[in-house]
Amino acid sequence: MKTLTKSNPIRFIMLGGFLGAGKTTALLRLARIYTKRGLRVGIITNDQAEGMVDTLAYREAGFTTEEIPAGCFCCHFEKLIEASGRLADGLKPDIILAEPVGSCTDLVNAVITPLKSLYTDQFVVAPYVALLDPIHALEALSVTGATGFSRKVTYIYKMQQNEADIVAINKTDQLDPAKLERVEALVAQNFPRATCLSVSAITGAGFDRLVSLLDEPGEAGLNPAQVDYKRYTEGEIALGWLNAQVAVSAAAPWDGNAFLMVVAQSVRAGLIMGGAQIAHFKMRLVDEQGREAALHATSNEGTLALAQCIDTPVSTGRLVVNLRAEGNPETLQQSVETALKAVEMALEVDCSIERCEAFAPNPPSPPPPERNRIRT
Ligand SMILES: Nc1nc2c(ncn2[C@@H]2O[C@H](COP(=O)(O)OP(=O)(O)O)[C@@H](O)[C@H]2O)c(=O)[nH]1
Ligand SMILES: [Mg+2]
Repeated sequence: MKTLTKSNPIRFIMLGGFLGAGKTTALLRLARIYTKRGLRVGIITNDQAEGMVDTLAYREAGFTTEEIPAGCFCCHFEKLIEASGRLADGLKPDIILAEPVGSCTDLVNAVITPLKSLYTDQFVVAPYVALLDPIHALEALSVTGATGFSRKVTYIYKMQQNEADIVAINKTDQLDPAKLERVEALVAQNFPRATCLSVSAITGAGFDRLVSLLDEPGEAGLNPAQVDYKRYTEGEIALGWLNAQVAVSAAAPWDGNAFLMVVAQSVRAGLIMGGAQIAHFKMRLVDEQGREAALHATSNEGTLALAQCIDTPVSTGRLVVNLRAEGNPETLQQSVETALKAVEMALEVDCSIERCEAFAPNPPSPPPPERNRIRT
């Protein structure tokens, strides 16, 4: 097997998959693996709005990260090329890891193919990986499964794996062998063109195989999908999106971890009451010393737990909220506003909303292929 070594052109690795599938966790693991090999890694994040929790997570881990806000890679290929150019000029990376928005599909036609055909001097494109949350997979792919998301949203989910060269079933640490076998069978049956493997971005299981597949010099983007843009649009606009930044202060030091838990519980209760289904709800609290606490939820059920804590009380902090759910943007906004009031009462803090955008994503509209050639 050929091992990836220092190279020019840059190796471009894009890892897609639905909201909450584990893309950021997996890319952080890959970034550390490549860094250990002595390779320089740059990261590109992408979202429909500014103020991304993921960008904070990558930067906190020490990786040079370019953020592309206000639209997905598939509609803004030119921004992806510009961001790659900035990384190439500054960091001079051996590898670029790219995380597309979790509601984005048609990435082979819109990104992999033009990169492969128009930018051969600058990039070597790795096979395209879609990461998959096994519980969502059971819901979306099995006939008898409970349906978390509507068929509109599930259409996007299915197209994401349909176009992938590699479908990586993630979070296998949460599955017993029988369940894993069921998910593997469903994936093989529904996405027969892809190479399927099982991984855990948390424990690292399966990553040796994933890395060797990504190292292989073979073709990328072999499964371009025929995406029905009417259905894709219906799926996108069924989702609600909220990005907020909140300044938090108080007369006396307060517990940053309890703060996140109270906000999370209250937001989730509000969403459930409003009939919304969480896709990915993530929050990061950064205090005046730069310490960070974080919390994620990827469904309406389950125990809420902190992914990262701050050990001692904090004086002031900035909260970043990224909430993606199937539901009305107004429901998302109301849930967050109500939760901030609740935490003000509960912990005697002041929350001042500096920015809050709640919206349904714009209908996807990739540019025609001839517009993809821009100067770098
Ligand atoms: N148990 C488990 N949880 C995971 C794994 N990978 C990611 N997660 C969790 O899933 C949630 C979403 O992960 P994230 O990487 O932010 O997903 P993204 O939206 O696809 O980037 C977080 O709470 C992660 O800790 C995994 O392999 N096992
Ligand atoms: Mg992410």
